[in-house]
Amino acid sequence: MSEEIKKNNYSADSIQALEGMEHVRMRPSMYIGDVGVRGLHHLVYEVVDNSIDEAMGGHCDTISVAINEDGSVTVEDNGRGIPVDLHKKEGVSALEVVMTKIGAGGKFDKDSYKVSGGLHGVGVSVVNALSVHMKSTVFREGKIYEQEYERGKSLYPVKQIGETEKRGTRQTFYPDNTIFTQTTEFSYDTLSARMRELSFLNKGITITFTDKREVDDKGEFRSEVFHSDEGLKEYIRYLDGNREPIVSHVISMDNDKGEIPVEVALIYNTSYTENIFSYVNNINTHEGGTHLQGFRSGLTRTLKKYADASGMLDKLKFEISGDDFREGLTAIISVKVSEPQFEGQTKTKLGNREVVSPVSQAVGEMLENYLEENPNDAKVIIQKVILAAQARHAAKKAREMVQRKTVMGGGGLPGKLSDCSEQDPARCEVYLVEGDSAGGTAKQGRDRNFQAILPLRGKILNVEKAMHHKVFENEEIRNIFTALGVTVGTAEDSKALNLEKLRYHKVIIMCDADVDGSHISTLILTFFFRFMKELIEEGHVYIAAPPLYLVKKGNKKEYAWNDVQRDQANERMGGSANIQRYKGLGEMNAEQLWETTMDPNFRTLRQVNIDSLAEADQVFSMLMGDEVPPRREFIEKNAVYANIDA
Ligand code: 0RA
Repeated sequence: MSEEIKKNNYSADSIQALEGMEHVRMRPSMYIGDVGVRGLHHLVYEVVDNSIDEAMGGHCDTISVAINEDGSVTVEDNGRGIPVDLHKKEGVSALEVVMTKIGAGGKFDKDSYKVSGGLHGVGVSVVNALSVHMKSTVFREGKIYEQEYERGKSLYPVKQIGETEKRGTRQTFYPDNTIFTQTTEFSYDTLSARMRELSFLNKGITITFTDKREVDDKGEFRSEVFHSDEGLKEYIRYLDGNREPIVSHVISMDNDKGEIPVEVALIYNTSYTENIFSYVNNINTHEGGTHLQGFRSGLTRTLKKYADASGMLDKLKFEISGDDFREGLTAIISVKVSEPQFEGQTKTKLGNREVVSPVSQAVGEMLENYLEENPNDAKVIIQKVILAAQARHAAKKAREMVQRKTVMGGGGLPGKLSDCSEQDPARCEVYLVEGDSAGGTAKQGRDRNFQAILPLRGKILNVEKAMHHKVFENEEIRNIFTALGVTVGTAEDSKALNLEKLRYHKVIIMCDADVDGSHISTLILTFFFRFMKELIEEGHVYIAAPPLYLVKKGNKKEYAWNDVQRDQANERMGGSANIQRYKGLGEMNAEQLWETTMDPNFRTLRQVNIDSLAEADQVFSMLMGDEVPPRREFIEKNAVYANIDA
């Protein structure tokens, strides 16, 4: 090839590459889902995924992730290092291709075991395109190489900057604040939860996570090391740490050599909730899919067969349904699929039919062996299933009562509800308010056109510790169901939630800004999490933020939501202002409550979202369960950071 043609080729290709990168910047949501908080954190996951792939191929065992002092993020692994030799087709270094060409990630290495899919796996070049600055450092074959980029464009060809004994890849990036306009600030908790999850899903890897933005009293960074030798088995112990098991071991299997690698772990506990988390290529499949289907069928078939053979079902007057086998079950299913098809509203439902049978078979075999070897546990499980069937019949009756009330329409609305006049649910909001007195103030303060008020009596039922039929019999909870227009349960699927008749698209929890208030918020959230998860997932649940202080001097007044704002307001008024601390909503009058907490133009609402279902489950089971010490520890540990957040 003549020099000239080569040049032309190079520039033609580089124009194409540029267009690809421009496209990412023009339509970032197509690549990373959204440009909010979620999309921002997605950048980190994308970079970490590449290192995880390197580890899964057996080429590295340690990954370190750091939020740097300046808010950028660095991910480093001790793998083979991204190749830096000339990429013949592109005429530039392979590293540059990976970093600046859309869809180039890893593809030139046929040996690498890469199964990323879904939202992840779009390639590190996407992260580069969405970063104001990025730097790649490669430690490979005794040398250190480096290249930097601005908004996805390389600033200079890959250069050697030194020698080293090390191997690996280091990536540092600064998210572009013209793309992530909402925020470019990474959340410790969000990243830490994901790193923990990844370490359970990929046993043997060590992931260290450090936040260098602040130091503690001892002058040290906040940091955690995640490492799991037993993988999902350990994950189950972590999730169920605050629940009481009814069997002696975590039941697990790992078939990573199969055509479709399947890993499963499960345990039964004394609770009444079903907790199944499923993953495809390390991505949490919230909406389930074929792997979950395979799991359920394997579980039901095997337990049913065992129960039938044992004769324990002989005297039973009820039909046993699939649900009954999953009460008090905590399970994790993780599969690797080379060409995953993701379906569903949030593209987190696995569609590949070929996955059903291998998972079902693997689960069946695992359980059969366990029941065989642990007859006492087997008996305990079957007894639990029978109890669940009995309770389901009781719950069905209670639920039907709720339903009858709901379908009666306007007349069936709870007496305590002060409804709004607007009819379009998309424009309606309902405030769930702690106590009748605050409820009264809210009722006076609201805009009755579109704001409804539902006062709740003191502490609502802790659903974490109650049997299902108790939950549906509880008056406050029935009021919530009827007020919202939400129903549950059909003949086939007793847990199906029907949001079609949802009467308010914003459901706002408004509690005092103190310990009791936050306890009540947590109780209400626990209820939503366990019984109306879709309401949270679809973004309908919010928490109102009443101010903590009123700062007044002469005819000037300002509200403050934290100590810093309070002091600033005081300073603006020239100091020595009168400071009132609100101990509860009850101390505000209707006008104040409207101004600060209910007026859409001034209030701050925090939308509740679930980053990680598994993490949320663990936190709720701990906060609301029986064990006191872990709860105290959690509150003490988080108290410090809660102040920082405020
Ligand atoms: C393809 C080939 C080789 C390494 C990698 C990909 C690689 C990519 C990433 C991304 C993050 N860390 C990484 N580490 C390695 C090298 C193949 C060889 O050396 O033979």
